[in-house]
Amino acid sequence: MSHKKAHKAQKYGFVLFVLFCAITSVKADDGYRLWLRYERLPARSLNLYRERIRTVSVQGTSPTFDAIRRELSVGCAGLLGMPIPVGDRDDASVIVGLPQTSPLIRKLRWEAELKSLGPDGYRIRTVRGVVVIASSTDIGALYGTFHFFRLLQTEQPLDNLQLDQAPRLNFRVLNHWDNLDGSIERGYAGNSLWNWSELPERIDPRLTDYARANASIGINGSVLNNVNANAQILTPEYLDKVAAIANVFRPYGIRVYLAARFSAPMDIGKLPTADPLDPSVVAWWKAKADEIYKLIPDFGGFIVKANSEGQPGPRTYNRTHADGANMLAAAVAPHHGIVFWRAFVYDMKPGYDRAGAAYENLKPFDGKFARNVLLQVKNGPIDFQPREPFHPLFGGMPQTQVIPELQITQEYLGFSNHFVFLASMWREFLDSDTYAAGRGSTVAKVVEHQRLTGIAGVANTGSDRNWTGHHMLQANWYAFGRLAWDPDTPSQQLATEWTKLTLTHDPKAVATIVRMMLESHEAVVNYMTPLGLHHLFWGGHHYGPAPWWDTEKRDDWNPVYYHKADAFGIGFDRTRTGSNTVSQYHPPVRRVFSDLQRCPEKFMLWFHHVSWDRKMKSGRTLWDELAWHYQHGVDWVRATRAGWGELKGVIDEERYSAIERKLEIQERDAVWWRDACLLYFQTFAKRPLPAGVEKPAHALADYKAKALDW
Ligand code: GCV
Repeated sequence: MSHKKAHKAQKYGFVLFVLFCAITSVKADDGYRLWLRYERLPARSLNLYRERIRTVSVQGTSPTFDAIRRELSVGCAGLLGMPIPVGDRDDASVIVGLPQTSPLIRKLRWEAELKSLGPDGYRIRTVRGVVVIASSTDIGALYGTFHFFRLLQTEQPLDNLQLDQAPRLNFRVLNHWDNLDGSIERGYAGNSLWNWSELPERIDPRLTDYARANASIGINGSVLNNVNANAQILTPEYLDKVAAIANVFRPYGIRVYLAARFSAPMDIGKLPTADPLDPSVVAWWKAKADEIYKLIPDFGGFIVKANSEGQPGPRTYNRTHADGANMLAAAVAPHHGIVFWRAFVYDMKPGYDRAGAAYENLKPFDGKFARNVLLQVKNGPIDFQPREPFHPLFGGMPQTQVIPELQITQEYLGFSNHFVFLASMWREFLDSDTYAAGRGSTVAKVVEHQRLTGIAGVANTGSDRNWTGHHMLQANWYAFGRLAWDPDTPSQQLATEWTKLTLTHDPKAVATIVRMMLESHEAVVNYMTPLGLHHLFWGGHHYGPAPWWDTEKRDDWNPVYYHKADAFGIGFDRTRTGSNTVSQYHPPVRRVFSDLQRCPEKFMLWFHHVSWDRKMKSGRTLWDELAWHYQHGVDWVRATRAGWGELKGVIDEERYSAIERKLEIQERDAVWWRDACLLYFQTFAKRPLPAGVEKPAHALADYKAKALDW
């Protein structure tokens, strides 16, 4: 073949290749667009929607309505694969507005119903063929618009919509543990999204996308800085920057909050004390609050980590948690601000049980907190372990407004390397029955039935292009927002929605991915901390296993403190024969957890020190059962890798292979966890590994060395 001919053939081949790719494969995607991809819908629903949605009308003028207009122009055009005119006429096929701004909605006389849905609520109805999205506020209309997109993205019929929606919780807040130097404590997806050195002059357009994503799932607050706070954030220089961020978030209904360092009056105010009852301190915080609200009229308020892990607090001055919280609450109250006071307090005393510490510290102040204080309590009594029983402060402080703090970032769950769908874990927590007011007093109910309600999630976002470091972990951000809106949402629904919005519409692939998502939490518990074990992590980074670790300066930072393995057995006795912190639960819960026969096996070693030979429900001994769980966790990761392989070509290559690479790491780590833990526990149990459990490839000493190197 001549050179010219060869070139022509090559060119022809290339064109064919491009055509082939366009037809057969799915477009590359870097994950930046999250669940707001607005890619063209499958043909089966495309034609129906094209018939229905010919024009859109947005009736209202405000920055929020501008955002609605932009979202509808881009979203409808993308999903329907053709431009859809967005105007403000009454004869459109989709109409968004408020009774005050839309003549058509006014005619429907929905004022009373919309009012009863509250400021964030909305109604979506099909009225004589027109889809009407109505609210009493701009933000409600924005939430309704995003709901409409969810309907399209999950291919729901539009013929007879009858939806009334209102969030069940008031404060739906992300907590960013972001430091002012751009790093993120326990963040695994790059650096902080807030570029403090460029602010307020330059505003990263990404902030708008952050706000859009949050608004789309109903999140309405964002704590910008780490609870291990730096008082600099409260200086005029930083407050200007915070105000610039607040301006971007405002049209999307997101208020900013700040973590306040309790010693700020000394750190930046030059006062000799931060005693909350000292008049000069009271005046300093009041003036600071006034200064902030002048710049940011809708500032949400403060969050405080006090007298915990070295942070200053009221106890430094022999004052109580209530004294501290109420002083700050009084400073923001005239501006309708609130204070999130964290209950993560566990000062060590010799022989104490860390799991009981927060309850002991806070319970005495039940009924003593101001009306605008919310006590923010982690889901479990220790610290975001792969599995914990619910924290006894839920249902334990009936006169106090208690809100859950969940961790979306995976400090103890494999960082952004392990695929874990956390909604299953949160469901288990929210559905736990506290028996605070008899049977059925689930955590979700306790949290919901208060004057002010809320939920906080420690964010897993960062500057990584895909926001969360691992594409699948976007689902946890999504699920947190959706659960904050409705804490009863089933995990299956959340997984299905997210998958359709974010990854694929292929029914078989959706089913496979949803199954993997729903199984993932149990699997990770299996290969990390099965049967109620907890805190087996290497002390500093919290990534790999180090159950042998015993050199931290505080006992309760050492894994050996938690598992208490010995020749007899393993587990922490929290019953009457041990620390008795089980008594912090209401009697029906206490009775179940204290009774080894009735305690769910998933929490057994959390509450009991159990013989290696104990017969488990499966008929196996505890030792064999433990080994079986570790193996089962590894088996799941392997099966999931194989299952993922079958999705090649269904999901775009870019995300497909990024997830594939992460699963490879997850398998490596699951094997590491299994082998390190079993080898170590075997030194006490002195029993062979049961049949079906693989022999570790290395000696225990190698795993000990590896934890140090990591
Ligand atoms: C922000 C755990 C984490 C800390 C975190 C703390 C908290 O101890 O390891 O990084 O500090 O919880 O929630 O305050």
